[in-house]
Amino acid sequence: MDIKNDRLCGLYTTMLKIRLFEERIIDLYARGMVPGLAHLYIGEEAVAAGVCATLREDDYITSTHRGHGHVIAKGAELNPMMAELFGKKSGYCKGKGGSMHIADMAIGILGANGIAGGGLPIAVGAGMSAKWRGTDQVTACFFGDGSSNNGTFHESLNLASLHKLPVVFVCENNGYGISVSQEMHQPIKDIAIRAIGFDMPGVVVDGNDVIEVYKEAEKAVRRARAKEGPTLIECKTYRWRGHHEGDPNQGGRYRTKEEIEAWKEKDPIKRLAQKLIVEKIILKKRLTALEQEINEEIDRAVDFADKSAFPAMEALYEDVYVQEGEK
Ligand SMILES: Cc1ncc(C[n+]2csc(CCOP(=O)(O)OP(=O)(O)O)c2C)c(N)n1
Repeated sequence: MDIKNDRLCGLYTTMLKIRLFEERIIDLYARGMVPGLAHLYIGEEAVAAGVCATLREDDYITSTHRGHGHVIAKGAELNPMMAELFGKKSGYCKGKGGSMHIADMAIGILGANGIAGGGLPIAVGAGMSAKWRGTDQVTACFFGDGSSNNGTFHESLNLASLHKLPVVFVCENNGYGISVSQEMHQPIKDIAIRAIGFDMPGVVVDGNDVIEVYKEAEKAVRRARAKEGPTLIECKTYRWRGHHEGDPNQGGRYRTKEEIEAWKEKDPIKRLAQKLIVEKIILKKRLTALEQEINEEIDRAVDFADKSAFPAMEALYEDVYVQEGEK
């Protein structure tokens, strides 16, 4: 499958937007502007960008505690995202959800999720709903290697396969669950082999190669839309930062400097930039301009968030329960 040049540029733009947004969060977090936790996705951008580029606006995603990349790739707006991270009333969850709970039902973002493995059954529910409503909507479900040990993983893959639900399970294997390496929490190397037990296709891809991710996701989405059932895609990748921004030495206590540096050499964004330039798909000048445009969009989002008000104390118990008839 040949990918059109426009698509390649789109993948690049999405990855860069995720990277620059999160690089800004590093600074804002250090300055105390972002309350709560921030689990950054830097290094893993190719997974969200590659998968979400194969989805339509009315398709769904479920996300994780490391969700900024997924929601940006699905089309979340930076202003309410940033405001949510700042805990402000103008945020996606009126400032009460923070970094881990960004949702936008209008564009199929069913919520980032602080519960490890919590998005898996939600994705199955969305798949079941699409089937019952007779639509051809697909749900992409992101989760980590650590979460693939949760009961929710096994139950969800079982049910999705049994009912041939239109779900694409995307395992982001970044090698660690907090500080526990994959070798210490799983007896297997490739999580994709677990697909065999659920009678669905399971594939391993280089999660730092956005083109490879896109191609495999495209196949899985086509299968799901054709009502042929779910697929498990395991993307081998790495997070450059610590588990969250408070992780000492960026996770340097349980990872070697050499390991981190070796993965930085495989930067998904630099890899695609090189291809775009070498194959004369885009001029270097344009890439620099793009970076500036995105940074300006982020500046506007920071300004919006900074100038927004915090929710009032009286609003503390609002939106805890949905009222009857409320959408
Ligand atoms: C049900 C549940 N158990 C434990 C936790 C604490 N916790 C937060 S993140 C995390 C590790 C998740 O690892 P993984 O799924 O590989 O995602 P990654 O952080 O590597 O992206 C754990 C155990 C949680 N949030 N939810």
